[in-house]
Amino acid sequence: MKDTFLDANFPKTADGRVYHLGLRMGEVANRIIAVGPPSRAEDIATFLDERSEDLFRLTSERAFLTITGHYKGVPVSIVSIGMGNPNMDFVVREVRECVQGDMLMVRIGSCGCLDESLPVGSLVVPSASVAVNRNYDFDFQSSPSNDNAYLISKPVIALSTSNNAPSVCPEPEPAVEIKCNTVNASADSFYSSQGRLTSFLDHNEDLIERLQARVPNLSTLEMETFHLFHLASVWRPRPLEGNHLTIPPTNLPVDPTISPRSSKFTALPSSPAQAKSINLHSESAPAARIRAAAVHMVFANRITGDFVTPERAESLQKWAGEKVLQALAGFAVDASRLHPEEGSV
Ligand code: R1P
Repeated sequence: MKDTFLDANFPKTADGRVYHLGLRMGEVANRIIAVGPPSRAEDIATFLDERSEDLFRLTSERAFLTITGHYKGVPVSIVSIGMGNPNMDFVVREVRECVQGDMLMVRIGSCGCLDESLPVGSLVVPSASVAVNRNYDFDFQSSPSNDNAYLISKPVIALSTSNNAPSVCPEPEPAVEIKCNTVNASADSFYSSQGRLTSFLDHNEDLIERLQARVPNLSTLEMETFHLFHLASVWRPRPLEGNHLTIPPTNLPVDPTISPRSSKFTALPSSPAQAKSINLHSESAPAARIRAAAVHMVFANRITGDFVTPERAESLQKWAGEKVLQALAGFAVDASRLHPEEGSV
């Protein structure tokens, strides 16, 4: 650890850098693509307006990579988050601390597919997700049955679908099979809670059948989407606290459509309608929110046993990345949805 952190509850440096991602206000955009590996982040960043060397890049001590630039003039960030719910937790909470107003996050992740009709190399856009967690209270050493070895949660929905936001589901194209409005299951292990058989006493031989029986329209298995959707559904703006409004000076791009009044964030309404929405901000304006969605790339089909080739995986993540950038840039962000403490602009 190189920096000095000031607050044990939400550690930040004196200039506002968060503990694990290393970012501060102004270095991450309100529109974010969250991916697993850094190579996927770099592949998608090739579509940004800037030359590669002109993009903002920060790799934190904990290996989170953030790339910030513009897509067709709209500020976006691509964050490589690694794997699993704990990493998604760091990213959503710490990015949230570094932006003001609405936050839009779309996960582009690989998955295992439970739909036999979808070949590897397809895309799936779930509208809901359940969590599948190992039940540590289960007797894994000697239970004669598999009942209750895994906990399956109730579903949480993608907030992009619930709030009349444009869908991230791309138009069908001959080259890529796409299925939307399915249900995802996010597991706490790549192996046991996704029904993979290894040398451990996991009691998961029938887990996939149990999941399919329990969750209608279940289509993909991966490890992060549920937690993203869940956190998006439970975030609320905090009341004014301490130095929350202190925004350090930065030369990085900020989104003029999301414009708190303080520091260098300046209201730059780009259309009369937008200007109106800014002027209309009032005590009763809806609070800022997080909208979340996910696009899953089928790298493995768990029913047929097929696994994607490296070439197909690379072309698919680029294709999906460009489509999601287009969707993100097209999401309208209501400039009136500011933190209550920011008041009117
Ligand atoms: C496991 O191999 C990883 O791949 C999937 C899982 O959710 C897990 O993170 O997603 P990513 O390709 O986005 O990492």
